[in-house]
Amino acid sequence: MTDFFANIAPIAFEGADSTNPLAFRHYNPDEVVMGKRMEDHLRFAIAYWHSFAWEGGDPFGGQTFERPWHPQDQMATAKIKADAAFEMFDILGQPYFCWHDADIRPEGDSFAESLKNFEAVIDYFGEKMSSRDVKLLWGTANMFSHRRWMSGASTNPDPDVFAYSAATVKTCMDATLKLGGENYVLWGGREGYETLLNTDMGRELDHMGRFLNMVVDYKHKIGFTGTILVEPKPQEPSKHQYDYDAATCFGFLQKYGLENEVKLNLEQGHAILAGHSFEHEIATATALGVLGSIDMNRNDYQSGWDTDQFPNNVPEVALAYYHILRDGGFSTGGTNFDAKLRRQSLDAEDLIAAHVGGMDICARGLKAAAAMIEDGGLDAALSERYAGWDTDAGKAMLNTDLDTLFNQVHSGSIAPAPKSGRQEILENYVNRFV
Ligand SMILES: [Mn+2]
Repeated sequence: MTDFFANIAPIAFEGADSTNPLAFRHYNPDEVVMGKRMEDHLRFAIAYWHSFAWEGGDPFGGQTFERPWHPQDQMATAKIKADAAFEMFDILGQPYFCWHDADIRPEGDSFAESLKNFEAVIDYFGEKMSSRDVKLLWGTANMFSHRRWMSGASTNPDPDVFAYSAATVKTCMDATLKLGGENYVLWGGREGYETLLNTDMGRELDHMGRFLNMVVDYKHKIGFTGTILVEPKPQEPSKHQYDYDAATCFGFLQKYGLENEVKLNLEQGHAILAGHSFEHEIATATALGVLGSIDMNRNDYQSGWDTDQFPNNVPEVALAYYHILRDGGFSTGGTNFDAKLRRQSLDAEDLIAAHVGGMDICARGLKAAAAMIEDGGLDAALSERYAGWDTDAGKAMLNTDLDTLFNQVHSGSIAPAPKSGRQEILENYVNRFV
């Protein structure tokens, strides 16, 4: 036991009228929405890295947080960090968490020593999980922080780094399997370039494709039944990252024969960095059949940085869940808060309140999305707008050729008549629910 969260009781659902800042006003895990418990829809996960490994630094200043598990380069403090993390899981009652290897274990002097540290912490997690309901949503390897990854992991010009990356991912997949994880994520922060002057892009993409095929082969070899997920992001830390957005990732997966093996972990902040809305990325992934999981953390719209803030905008969140629910909801995926406090938010209470607020915003968004689906207004508007394609004449157009269509149009038997897109009416409709 640590005393980091002393005096903070488990968070209870108190209803929308509650003024208690440490109570859920909307997130009621057992409340049934569209025939399913809210907890089972949202599948919340806490990110170990931002909540426990990040120390409050930014490009202009170092650590602002003081935690009982600092410094983080010792096995003893890794265990105190784990104790505090599971105490927070007990307080929030969210069903899942996520980690990178580097968040949970101190780096050793060699690969073997780092692995020994990692395996010891994974065993420590296993003990803690055996007496709780909390599960692992996904594990992942941090292949961007240490200087060895500065020129990439699987896309590194040095084949030795490719090998080191493969060995690292193997250990993280083994640990994910051991803890019963439901997905394995790859985010390639350095899988891209700083300048094309020193980069052979075609070769790097081929290496990344080969690497991901090795990951999928290993998944089947060890009997991991979870989902392999790639997380798109356009840039930062690299100037340009190959996994730019959902559409780019799908093209990559298809080129390397992985579109039926790998799905996407979409993040709201990364969508914003790519110049998209979150619902655009989700709708793209659902249209292409590769929606896997989401990271529900926003960026600041003014700064242009990847600020990883907790969600606080119900209409945005509602439209995201609308597209997720229309796709049938999550299977192995969930809602991960890849979100961190502001560096002035020093207290344990800030960490709890941030997650309480994020979970409540998502619950409100989910309820609004479900209400829109149950009302059916948007679906009815779509059916009406595309009704021409359900007629025999409309269907026939997709099975003919340019000459036939030319003759129909030239003879005057087809003459388009523009109709309103009704955008403002539909925006007003959404505002009834959010
Ligand atoms: Mn993320």
